[in-house]
Amino acid sequence: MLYEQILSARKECKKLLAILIDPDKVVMNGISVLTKKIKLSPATHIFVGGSSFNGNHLDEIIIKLKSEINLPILLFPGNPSQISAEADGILFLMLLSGRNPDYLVEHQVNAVPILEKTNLEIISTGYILIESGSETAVERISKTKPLQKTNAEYIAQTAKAGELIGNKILYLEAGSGALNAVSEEIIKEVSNRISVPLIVGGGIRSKNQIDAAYSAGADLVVIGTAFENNINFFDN
Ligand code: 1GP
Repeated sequence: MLYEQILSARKECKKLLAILIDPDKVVMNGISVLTKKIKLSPATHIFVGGSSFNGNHLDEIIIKLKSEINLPILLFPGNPSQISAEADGILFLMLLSGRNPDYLVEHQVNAVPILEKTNLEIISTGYILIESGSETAVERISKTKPLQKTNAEYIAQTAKAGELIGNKILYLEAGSGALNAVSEEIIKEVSNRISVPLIVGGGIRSKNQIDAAYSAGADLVVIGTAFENNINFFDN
């Protein structure tokens, strides 16, 4: 069970790292180059998803990834067309920072008939978008505003509400390619408030930032753009 593994890692103080692959940005014959690099990296998970991807070739991409690398593959979908039975699990997202019913319940309802035909492990995830300096794809596509980064108390309150609603994981998101990553102060405030695992992603571009997020309380850090832009990111 993927969720159980995340909980055990947490108990053992083992920090986790996911590499995010945006299916819109990979070409089939480039996957082997990526997987070679991922194998040499500290990655413990692969996330697959993107805000605008329409699901084309998703199965193929995941089958190829799985044939080359032995890490759990979790879907990180922007909408129900990004569900593939080939993955191991799915972060079943609720956009808690927004007030758009489509991303709070509508997409989830529409996803059910698709999910029922799969054996994916479904992990209820409270997804919280934090202001990061400029408009991000999540903000544009979900038509929601991020939470203000100056209001750490309200962000923590939102995360706690997610936990009380039943989210198994909380995800603090600055947005892909964000100018500023989620601050250590916010990560600390949230991790002190919740008792479920915490994912942090968006705009993290250095090993120091990864370590700082872990020290502040992140259990799993997500790296997308930094690895997309430089496949040698994890070298040394
Ligand atoms: C985006 O949190 C992820 O949803 C990763 O963001 O692409 O900025 O690493 P980056």
